[in-house]
Amino acid sequence: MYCTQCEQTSRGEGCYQWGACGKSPELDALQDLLIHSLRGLGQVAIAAREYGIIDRDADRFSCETLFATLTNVNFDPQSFVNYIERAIALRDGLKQQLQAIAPQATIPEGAATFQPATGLDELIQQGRDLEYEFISKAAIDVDIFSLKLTVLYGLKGIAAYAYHARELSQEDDRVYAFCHEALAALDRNDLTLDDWVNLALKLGEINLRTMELLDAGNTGTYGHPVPTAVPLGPRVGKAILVSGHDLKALEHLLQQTEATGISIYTHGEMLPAHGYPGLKQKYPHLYGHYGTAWQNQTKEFAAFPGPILMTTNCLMPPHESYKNRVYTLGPVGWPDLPHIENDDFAALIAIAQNLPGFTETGDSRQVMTGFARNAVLSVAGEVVEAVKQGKIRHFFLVGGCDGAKPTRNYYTELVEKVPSDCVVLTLACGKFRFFDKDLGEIGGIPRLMDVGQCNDAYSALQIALGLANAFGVEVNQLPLSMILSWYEQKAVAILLTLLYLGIENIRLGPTLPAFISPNVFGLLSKKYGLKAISTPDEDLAACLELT
Ligand code: FSO
Ligand code: SF4
Repeated sequence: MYCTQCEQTSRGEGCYQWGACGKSPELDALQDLLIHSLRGLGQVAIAAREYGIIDRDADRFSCETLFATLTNVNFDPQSFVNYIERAIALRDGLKQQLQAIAPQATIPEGAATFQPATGLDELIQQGRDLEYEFISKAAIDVDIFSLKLTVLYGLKGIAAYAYHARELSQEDDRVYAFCHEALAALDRNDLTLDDWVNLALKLGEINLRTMELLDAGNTGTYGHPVPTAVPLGPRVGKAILVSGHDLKALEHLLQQTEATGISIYTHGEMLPAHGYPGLKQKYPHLYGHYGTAWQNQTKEFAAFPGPILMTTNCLMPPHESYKNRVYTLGPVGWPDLPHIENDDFAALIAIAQNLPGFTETGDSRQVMTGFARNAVLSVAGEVVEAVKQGKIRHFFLVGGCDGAKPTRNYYTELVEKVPSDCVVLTLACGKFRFFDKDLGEIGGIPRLMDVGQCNDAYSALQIALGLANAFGVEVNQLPLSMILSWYEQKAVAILLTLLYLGIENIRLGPTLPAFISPNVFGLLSKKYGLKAISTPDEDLAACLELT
């Protein structure tokens, strides 16, 4: 196998024997075979679009199944066998439609004509052969290979956002057309290094549009988040835990548990759900938050006295101690775990009713969430005034993913050391390293503000752009430093968006992506000042020197 797509990749180089995430070589081969099938579907979709044929099922399917290949989403080989079959059926259906109206249309060779084998072992072998062929091109030009992987991984991030946006009725054909184009480009050998750099930046642009759609879906459906206190301790009674990022799934569960006496708790990236009026205020049994970031789930799920719904990444291989009460949904999968179909949570709710739930209350602390763009920009005037009066010296956006590596303590230490006249904005699951710290306020403005999930990166960007506007300067001239932590492929898409917007001097950690070659990294550092994190002291000093 060969996989370098996430930050925990083996020895920082690549997973070759077995995935550090728990992905087997067989599953990896099936995922690669699916991507090959999607490339073929993309090629045919592009040809069909030239004749005005757009197949929305194929568009949505490509995004949903690319999302399934993102780190810690789907570990179920059968899901991928089904996806491959469906990809070929959609591709051939599109071919037929195209040939019916334009028999002269040219359909490329390669992935567009690929025929999957019958039988699991044969499919796995096909996936392995294709993977070998794909990797062997790395030797030809390591930098182009690096950019191809950057585009493939960034595309997975876009696919995840497009999937969520679509659930909330937000779609843009431009996003789907780009996904097909980028998939098809992965099959090409005639593009130059500059072409690939441009494609990666175009990906950043399309990701911005996709995140905008998701933001419109979230705020249009559930209202703009408002600063909200969330209990960290449980209340006595039956309980269900919801993890992942899918607000729509959470809403369905809230509807089906109304008046049952069951309390719903958020886990990991679901914490910001409490900030939405259309969730928290509408469904008071959305009670509190339980646990921290994804990598602590085995311990936290084992101790939770109720069933658990895993709506998206990051799913870890489940332990026997809680395996019988975890449910997956949408693109998420694990071979032995039950999968929710048609948003019917009856079986999961029955488990909650049969379990004791919490028998005593614990932690009495609360945390704040809901500092999304509307909430923060509504006090932009006060913020600008506080900066002008010297009360606020600098802003730090400390955002991104969490993970198990001890080097991620950098982010905790950094936030602890941020001087008292500075404000920290945060988002995504990396915040669990410091989300419960009381950093106090500066003239009524909280020093620690949770913008939301990684899916809310658009909101964080709008805050930066809104502040730049209020100060009358460019974003790069703001007293703002972005110190990001990455783990999986949504972070790749976000980074490309930031580069597309020309944001400079981003610090990235805890390690640099294995798939970025030294030359490509050199190019990005030269053009955008992108750099690896150093030590909290050094980085803080460097950021504050600029103010
Ligand atoms: Fe975290 Fe996982 Fe949100 Fe990621 S739960 S790591 S960027 O997949 O999705 O921040
Ligand atoms: Fe390794 Fe990450 Fe790929 Fe899993 S997703 S196989 S941990 S690089």
